[in-house]
Amino acid sequence: GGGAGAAGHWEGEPLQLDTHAPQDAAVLDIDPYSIEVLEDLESWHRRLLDGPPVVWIPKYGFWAIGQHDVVSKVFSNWKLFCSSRGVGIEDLTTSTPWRKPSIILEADPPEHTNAKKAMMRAMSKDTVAALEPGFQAYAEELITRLLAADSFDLAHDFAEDFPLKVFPDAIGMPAENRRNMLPYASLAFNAGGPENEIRLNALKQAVPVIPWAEQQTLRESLVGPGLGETLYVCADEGLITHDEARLLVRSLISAGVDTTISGLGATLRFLAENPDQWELLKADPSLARPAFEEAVRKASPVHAFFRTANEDTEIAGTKIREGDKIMCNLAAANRDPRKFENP
Ligand code: OVV
Repeated sequence: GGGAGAAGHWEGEPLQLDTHAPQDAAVLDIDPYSIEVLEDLESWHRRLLDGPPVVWIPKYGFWAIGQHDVVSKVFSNWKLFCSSRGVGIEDLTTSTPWRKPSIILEADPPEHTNAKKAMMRAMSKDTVAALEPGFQAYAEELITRLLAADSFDLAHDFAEDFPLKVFPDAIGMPAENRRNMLPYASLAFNAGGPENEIRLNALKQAVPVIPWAEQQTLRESLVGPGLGETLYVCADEGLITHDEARLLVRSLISAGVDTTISGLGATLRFLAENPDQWELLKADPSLARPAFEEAVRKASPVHAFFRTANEDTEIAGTKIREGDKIMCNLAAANRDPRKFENP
């Protein structure tokens, strides 16, 4: 990967913002990346869902969408609304990203196709089924330990602990320094936002662990069979190159634990806040999966990803110019009453 080699570019150039509102655009004067919005996501999502389907955010000069059908349509059309120009606020064709782009997240067909095939092979149904007993055993061990304690921190001791053990095991990573994945993932996710305090802080926390993360992606750093080695076998067989295998291991390390931590934390928090639902789940443990699904619908671990318009086009009647960035708010779409009864 090029992350370590990109030293000196970490601070980036200042974002080149063209915040000029296009004619006739519905304007929503709000900063979606401000602390106030992050602490009151419901109001922001309601403004996206109750107003026009496509709004211009003048502070940064991008479009925002949140209605479920509109977001789905944009996500389904990679030819018009591409990922390869970046899924954050920056256009990768005109900016210097903090690391080499991901070949699975920030890519479109045809380049994306074999990367996805390799990833699907590494996480095939059989592989996932084979992981289950180990995940189960550690879940039992962890819960037994937590129940024996006087108290424990649900976020740190449960939601973070579990994925930070089982997922690096599944990749085939060594046992040391796994908590380094947290600041690294925090930067991987927050890098898509503007250069505010949150992003600068994520960068500051992650810089010391970036060389570690890059090192972990090497084949010789893996300690056994696992998802990582399977990706390198895909390279041995010619499906992808060995450099690409390395970038896909980097994707696992970047995005393998963060959303699971948020999802587990949200599930247990919602159950704590809704004891009637907890009783229902206890009475019928087969509800565990729908309970988890409902938690990640209500509190999407990923709030938004961007797409970039590849040509002049339109969304829900609004004219979109080539190069325009569109913030696709998954978290709002997941709370859209047009799609979900009593969202
Ligand atoms: C932050 C993030 C999300 C999803 C995938 C990746 C990163 C990646 O590195 O591929």
